[in-house]
Order: sequence, then C-alpha cells, then structure tokens
Amino acid sequence: MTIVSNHLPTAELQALDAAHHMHPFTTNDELGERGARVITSAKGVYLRDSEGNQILDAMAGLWCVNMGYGRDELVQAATRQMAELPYYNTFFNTTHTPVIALAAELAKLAPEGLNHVFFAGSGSEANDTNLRMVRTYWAEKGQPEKSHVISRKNAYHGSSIGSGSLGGMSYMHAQGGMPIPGIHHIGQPDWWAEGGDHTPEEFGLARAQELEAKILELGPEKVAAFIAEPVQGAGGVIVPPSTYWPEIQRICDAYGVLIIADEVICGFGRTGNWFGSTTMGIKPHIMTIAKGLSSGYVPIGGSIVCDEIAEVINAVEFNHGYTYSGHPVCAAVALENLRLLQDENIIDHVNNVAAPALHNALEDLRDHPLVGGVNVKGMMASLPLTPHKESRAKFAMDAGTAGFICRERCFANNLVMRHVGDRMIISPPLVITPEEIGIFHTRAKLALDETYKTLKDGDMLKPAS
Ligand code: PXG
Repeated sequence: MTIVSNHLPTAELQALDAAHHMHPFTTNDELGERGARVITSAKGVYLRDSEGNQILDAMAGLWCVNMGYGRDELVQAATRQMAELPYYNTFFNTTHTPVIALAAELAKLAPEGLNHVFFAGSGSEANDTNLRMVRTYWAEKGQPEKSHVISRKNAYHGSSIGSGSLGGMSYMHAQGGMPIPGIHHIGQPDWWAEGGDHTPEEFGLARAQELEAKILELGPEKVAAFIAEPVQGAGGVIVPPSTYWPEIQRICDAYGVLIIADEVICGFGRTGNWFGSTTMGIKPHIMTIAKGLSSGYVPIGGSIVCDEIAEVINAVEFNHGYTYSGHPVCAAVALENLRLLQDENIIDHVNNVAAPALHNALEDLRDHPLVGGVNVKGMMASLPLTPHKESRAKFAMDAGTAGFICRERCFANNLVMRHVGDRMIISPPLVITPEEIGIFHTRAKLALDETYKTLKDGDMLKPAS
C-alpha cells in the first residue's frame, strides 16, 4: 500500500491528489495544474498547511466547525463510542443510547412543538428526507396532489438530485437533469444585488409576495411546502430585509403551506440563537440540521419534525432511511458537541463577545473603497465587492473575477475568506476571540488593499453599464 503521510513533500501529495482524487465543485484539471493546498492539522481557529503556514479559518471549514478545531472532548466521545458500539443501525426495531440521547436533546433545544428527529448523514440527505416526508404527510392526509415545493433562486439545500433540485443554483441545474419535477423557485430577498432603487423593506415585501403569487398560480391545494434558509449561506450570506420573513409566515399560514427551515448553516448558534428560525421569527414545521450539529467532526444531519407531521408519519411505515441514520459514533460526537456549546455558553459568547467584535471589524472594512456594504447576522457575514459603492454597481468584467482575486490574496495572507461571485464570505468558528477577530481584520484589510491595487493597476475597476 502507498504510504501517504504529512511527511511527504507537498508536490508529491499534490501529484497523487491530482492523479486520483476528484474534488467537489472543482475543475479538477485546472486544480491539478496548480496543486491543491494540503491541510495537515488544525487547532482552535487556525489551520496548518504542508508548507507550515498558519491560516486563520474565517469559514469554520465549510460553515461547520462551530466549536473550533482540536477539541479533545469530541475526540474522546468518538473514541469511547467506537470502542463500545462502533455501528449499529436504527432499522428493524433497534435503537441505541447515543441516538436516543441525541434525539431527546435536540427536541429539548428545538423551538416548541418540534420534538421528533429523523437522522441522516448530511444536509443533502436530510433535505431529501424532507421532500419525501412532506409529500407523504399530505398524501396520508388524503391530499396526494399537494406535492409541489417552492424554494428560491440561489438557495443551497445540498447536492443530491433531490436537495440540488430544491436548491436554486442555476449552474447546478445545468448538469445532470435537475430540477426534478414539482419544484419551483421564486426570487431571493437579496436587496444588495437586486433591490435597485427600492428600500430594503419594500423589496423584502415584494420578494415575499412572489411566494403568494406562485402559490396562487399553482393552486394552494397543490403546494406542500416552502423551503428556505433563514439567512442564505452559500448564496452569499443574504440577510433578508426585516419585512421578508413575517410576510412569508403570513402567506404560509394563510394557504396551509408547510415551512421547512434549512438550518444547516444557521443552526447551533451561528445567528446568535440555537436556530436561525428563532433569530428571524420563523415558525417552521421541519428544520434541516447538519454541519454545526457535530462541529463538522463527523458527518451527521437530520430533520427535526413538528408533532403534527410526526403524528401522521409515525402512523405509517415511512419507506425511507439511510445506513448511517443515527450512526452511534456520529450521534455520540454530536451529543458531546451540544454539551460543549451549552456548558461553555457559546451562544452568550457569540452575542456578547464574538459577534460585537466581528461587527466592529466589518464596520471598519465597510469604508474600504472596494467594499459595497456589510451583510451580517450573528457570526455569518458577507462583504460585496463593487467598483462603485454609491450605486452598488457590479463589475464590467466577468462576475466572480474580483472575488477570486481577493480570495487568493486572503490565502496569500494566511486567511480563509472565500468568495461567492464577488462577495467575500465570513463564517468563523463561534469560539473565536476578539484578539483573533483583530487578526482577521488585519489580514482581511491587507487582502482587500492588495485586491484593490491589482484591480486598479489592471484597469479592472469599471462598473457594468
Ligand atoms: N443546506 C444548506 C443550507 C447548506 O448550506 C446543505 C444543505 C447540504 O449539506 P451537506 O452536508 O449535504 O453538504 C448545505 C451545505 C459552500 C458550501 O461552498 C456550502 C455547503 C456545502 C458545500 C459548500 O458554501 N452547504
């Protein structure tokens, strides 16, 4: 067997990676030429790469390492569970203590009336569960035609064919036959990019009312559910105007449309509450969870389901489930992660320490000539880059070029701040300290300055007409 270890030279690791590893959402040939960055270890908010760089991870991995890296308690929880019961399934009338405890704990933490959990291995799987569950719910209630689901353009709900169809990423839909039938997408509440001369409040209301128009077009008797992230994450950290969610709630209530709140990013403290639904004032029927549930240490996802739906689904055999639904090791790690979040008062830390410090840092960056605004909720934020602040103009050059240049400058300055198009995205571990946020600020400013210089020198600061 080839021994691959961190002691191999970076170039050798990169060559082996390029030869055999197909990366997600990547043009692998291009990456192969450049060579992937090899991450060797991590501690707290810092990654270490094979060249010895210490990189501040302002993305918490992929929005998931809420408790930060290197927490021994999580390692121990996995080790203990691996020794005791590394695997057993939850099909065929069996259960085990980690899954019992985790389901009970989630029911305790979730908003009132959401007391039942269906486990999955990821957010994508959980959203596939949700799609089948809401359709089954209505079918069992004698309304099988109430099967359509409404989502939003530029939403991200996963990459399986079901969850990718629920998502609204057009570049994903362009490949592999998505979206599947019965899924519809309305506009997103992205005031910064699409609000034009409207006030955010007017625009938020108008975008919410697209839901009502779509429900009426399809017929309320045909619409099973609306799915949305409380705050869009992968779409660019889009914080909806204050008018948006109350109007969505009103519409869903009025037409008997279930709400699926996709909490995969917003959950577990990211927005300053246990769930983004609480922060945004949403009353969901189902919440999708993953990522921060285990701080990303092990793969686990799930659906937290309200009593009303559980009552119907539990009365029949729901022919759905995954080998790793409620995996004991993942459940044990998730449970320990929830204990850490509570015992260390991480949500208080977010609200009283980390988020205020992050917001200050971002407010300072708002004055940078390239930064068109600050979108922020708790510990998730984006900085849209623009050649013209006053008009929130897009660049004349291809979308994403400025964002890509800035991301590369961040990397060069030992900072992970990734880009979505021309927005820079920030979602650090929740345990980040004000000192570390100070380091984030210094590096981000440097990267923005260098990006600005590159764009200026290259005559790339022209606004789109
Ligand atoms: N819902 C939301 C809101 C997500 O952000 C998923 C579902 C799917 O979860 P899984 O565990 O199946 O990946 C996600 C995942 C990015 C990026 O580049 C974001 C995600 C995944 C990969 C990349 O921002 N979010």
